[in-house]
This record gives sequence, structure tokens and C-alpha cells, in this order.
Amino acid sequence: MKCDKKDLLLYAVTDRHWLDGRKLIDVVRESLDGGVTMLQLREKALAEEKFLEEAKELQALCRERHVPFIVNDNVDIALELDADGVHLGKEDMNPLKARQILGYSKIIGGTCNTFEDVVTRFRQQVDYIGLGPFTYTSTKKRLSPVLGLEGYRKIMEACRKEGIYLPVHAIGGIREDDIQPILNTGITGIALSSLLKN
Ligand code: TZP
Ligand code: MG
Repeated sequence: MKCDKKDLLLYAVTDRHWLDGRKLIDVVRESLDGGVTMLQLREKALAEEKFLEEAKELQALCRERHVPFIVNDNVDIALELDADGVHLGKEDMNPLKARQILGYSKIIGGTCNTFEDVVTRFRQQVDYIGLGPFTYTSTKKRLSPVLGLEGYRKIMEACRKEGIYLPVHAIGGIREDDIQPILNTGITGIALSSLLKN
């Protein structure tokens, strides 16, 4: 299942820190009920066995809802699960290598912070780009410089000039009131993590 622009509209990125005693599957189900269009399982500190167990449960739910299920960081786990795709940060596997492993039917996303990053990821044939952070967030450690609306506007304009029309979602510290202004910059969709706890 490949993603298209509408899959990126409301991208949920999980984080167990905000579960507050609730089960991840229940929070994800509520998010899907609320209109989430793509899900990324992001677990930075879970042993592989536990990760696989949790991933299978979420994957089954996403399949039921026809929502793409993306694994953060780990291409081998994405392959093992037959996930719909993988999201790769700057320190993760090169997307070209991930493509060799996962093939062309899978979704490969890449994190970017600058227009130069976007060009690099475009050349590495990613299917979508996560551009951020919009503003400060405590969800991600070692945060890149914040972009704000002006940053998004400039990068999206540069993309159009260069003929890069990849779907791009905004991420990082996005609150409800930010969504429309961000979409007005030409960004395709919004990724939310901590806001999903509400
Ligand atoms: N990449 C850049 S910011 C971020 C990621 C995964 C976390 C976004 O989380 P939140 O809680 O929506 O600010
Ligand atoms: Mg990563």
C-alpha cells in the first residue's frame, strides 16, 4: 500500500510517555475514530520482542481501518512485520538501501529540517517527507532548529521552484490552532504526537 497526499493529512505518531495508564491500542483506536489517516509506531526504548507484540496488535487495527501502518527507524522490523512502510531519520538507514530491502510497494518516509535535506531525500526516492520541528516539543530529543510558518513557507516555495512535489507533513509541537495556518503554507498534512493524548 503506497501513501498518497490524503494519507498524510493527519499522521499520528505514537509516544507511550503520554499514555497516563491507558493502553496504547485504546488511544490509537480513539485516534483512528477521530480521523487519523496514517499511523507511525515510534518506540525508542522497547525491546524487540515487546515491540513486535505491540506492533502486530496496532497493525491489525490499522488494516481493519485501511490506514497505513508505518514503523519508526527499523527497516528489519518493518520487513518482518510486512508493515506498510518505515520512517527514517537522519541517523537511520539510507532510504535507497531501505528501498532495496523493502521494495517499491512500501512507503518510505524521511525526516527533514532544511530545503537541502528535502533535496537529498527526494534524490533518495522517499515517498513523503516529515518536515520539522514546527516549534519546540519535548517529544523528541536532540531537536533541530524550529521552522515556524515562515520556514515552511520558504521551503515549500523552494520545492515548487525545483519541481519537487512530494507530500510533506509538518511535525513538532503543533497545536490545534496551528493546523490551518500550517496547511496554508503549502504543507500537505500534519503529524501529531502529544496532542493525541487529549
Ligand atoms: N520529529 C520531529 S518533532 C517530533 C518528531 C517525531 C515529535 C512531535 O511530537 P509532538 O508531541 O506532536 O510535538
Ligand atoms: Mg529515527
